[in-house]
Amino acid sequence: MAQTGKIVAGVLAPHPPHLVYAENPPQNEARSEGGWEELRWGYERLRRNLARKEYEVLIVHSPHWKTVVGHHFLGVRHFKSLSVDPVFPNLFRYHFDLDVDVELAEAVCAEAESAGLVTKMMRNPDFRVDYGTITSCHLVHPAWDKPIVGISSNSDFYYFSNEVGQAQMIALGEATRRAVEKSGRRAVLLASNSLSHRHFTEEPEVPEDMAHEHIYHHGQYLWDMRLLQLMKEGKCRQLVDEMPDFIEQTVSEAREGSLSWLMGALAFPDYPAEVHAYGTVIGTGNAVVEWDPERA
Ligand code: 2X7
Ligand code: FE2
Repeated sequence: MAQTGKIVAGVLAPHPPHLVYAENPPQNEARSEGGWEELRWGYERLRRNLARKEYEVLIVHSPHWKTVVGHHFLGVRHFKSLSVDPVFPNLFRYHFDLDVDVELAEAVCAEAESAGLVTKMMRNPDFRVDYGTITSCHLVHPAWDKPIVGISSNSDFYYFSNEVGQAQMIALGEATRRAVEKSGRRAVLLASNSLSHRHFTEEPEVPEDMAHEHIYHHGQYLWDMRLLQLMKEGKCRQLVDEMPDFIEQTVSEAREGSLSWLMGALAFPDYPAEVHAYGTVIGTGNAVVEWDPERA
């Protein structure tokens, strides 16, 4: 394969299903009166930037496809089914219909395996694709006219320590980059996790009643701002160094590895990221952030 492929953008693309619910797309059964505009408008700005780029595939690492042994990759050309959020079935009942770039998925899988990671191609045609993958892909590219590569969250190394778990994810990210370069594909990478992850404990009667939507602990807010500042300043090595403490102190969904995978894939950006939005969903911190290696 020719060495012409590249990552044209990396995105922190969080997946609260509330954001899809709020947009009322035809694929989702639930209807809403809106809500979470700041994050949704951030996704709109991101989509405008990406529309100016040429790319043929989205690669997404999702916290809600949890695998205990090894990093798994979607390995079937087409999936069509209903995805229901287990915690918010009232908000997210989404009829998905998506294509997979199986050739690229196999290439990333093989590259990760040759780096010593445990991997597996997922070949079950009846597999229900997780809502993290679907939500992030929908919000970034709702047309669904490009294939995806789906990567699971194999976070068992985080049981040993956040540092060891993160080292695995960085190695997976570096393998992803090598595979993209060898494949000739132009790819956009999506890290699907939220930041701080302290939830509220009671859902309001109207889920989109924004009077209830705010951060519930000031320390969580300060940590989220610190991470975003490091991203804006292009200090991603430092960000990765501080991530184990961030995960510990904010019960962060970054523990599922998506953001660390992205940092490895982008080779720890030393150029500024564009923070399109920050906002809470059920009290968790979420940011839409774009790294553009071409502009850098
Ligand atoms: O999965 C999620 C999440 N990460 C954050 C907020 C709300 C719901 O679901
Ligand atoms: Fe989540």
